[in-house]
Amino acid sequence: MRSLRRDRHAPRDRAARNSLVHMSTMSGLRRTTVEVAALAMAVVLAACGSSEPDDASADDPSAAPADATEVAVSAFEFGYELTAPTEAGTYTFVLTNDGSMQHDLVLEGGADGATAIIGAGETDSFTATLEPGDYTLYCSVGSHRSQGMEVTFTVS
Ligand SMILES: [Cu+2]
Repeated sequence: MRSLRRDRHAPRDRAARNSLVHMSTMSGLRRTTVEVAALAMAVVLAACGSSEPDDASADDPSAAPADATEVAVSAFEFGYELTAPTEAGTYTFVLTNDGSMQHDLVLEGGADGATAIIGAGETDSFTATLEPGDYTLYCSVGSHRSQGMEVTFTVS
């Protein structure tokens, strides 16, 4: 009887001990994985920082050509707020999505350009050289253009 009871308990104790060992091994593995990921990220960041400054600035919306005039454009449901250019020249249109839906900014006319479709709170930009003429800025998402996201202006 005595030995039978011990036999019945022993496997359970061993199982409990095994699961403890298993858990501590798992957390050890997880910590190692996080450390490796952080190290890999640091290596990637170091590589980006030292070797490709040109690529980094090409993706940066604030890195407009030195001779471009910045035009801040706010997008919302449904319209834009901006001070449109009136004179020919090179302009960087910087769109900020102040709405809650996705929007973009597309330029049509004697020159064209477009931002990416961006989510709420995001910013994107494009640069265009405007010759004298008529231009339209609009949102290409859904029916936003017909709902009011369209601005026409003339440059002379
Ligand atoms: Cu839109």
